[in-house]
Amino acid sequence: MANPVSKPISPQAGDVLVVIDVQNCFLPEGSLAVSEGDRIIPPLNHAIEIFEKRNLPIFFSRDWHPPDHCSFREQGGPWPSHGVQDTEGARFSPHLKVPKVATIISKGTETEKEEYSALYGRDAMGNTLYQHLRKFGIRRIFVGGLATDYCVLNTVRDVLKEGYEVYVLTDAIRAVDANKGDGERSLREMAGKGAKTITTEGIGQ
Ligand code: VGL
Ligand code: ZN
Repeated sequence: MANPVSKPISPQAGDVLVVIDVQNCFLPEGSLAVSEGDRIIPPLNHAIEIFEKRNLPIFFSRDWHPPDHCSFREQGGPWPSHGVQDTEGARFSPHLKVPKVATIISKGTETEKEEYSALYGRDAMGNTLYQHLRKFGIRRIFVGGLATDYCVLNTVRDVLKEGYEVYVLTDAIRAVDANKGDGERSLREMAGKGAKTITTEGIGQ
């Protein structure tokens, strides 16, 4: 794999964990199920515990679409309906550990706009993830979730563009793979742009 980090990394001040879209709709039996999507939950919970124990910020993004979002097939978009605001499919997996202090970032909330990246998604107060990162003086972003080839990829592109150091948690991501190899290509693109790759076993020491 491209850009693997060989030594363990210990999260510290200036680090943040961003968990992308671990919602029922993207998990097995969901309306836009990502193959093996549920396999990322134990490693993600491990990473979440580490960041929580160290009082480091954690953000959970979610697709939070209106019922007539432009990305849905009924509206001429590419996807089956998913991530509809206030539905069961849009809830985080019941197995995912979401600490009370974590901040939830909603994205894709506008009917006419697709929004794969979580960076300019907003919390309940209207603050964007980017504003939070600035406020906390974040330098390094650890990222996992769904899906590698859409929301993870686009979030990583955006944060790299903004100059952050990025660690992609390779055991805590899975791809839609609408075209064979999309996940692998996405990982190569992220690494090519400077993202580092590490497994959740490689953090926390
Ligand atoms: C996503 C497809 C459509 C994702 C969201 O979370 O990666 N993929 N909407
Ligand atoms: Zn979506």
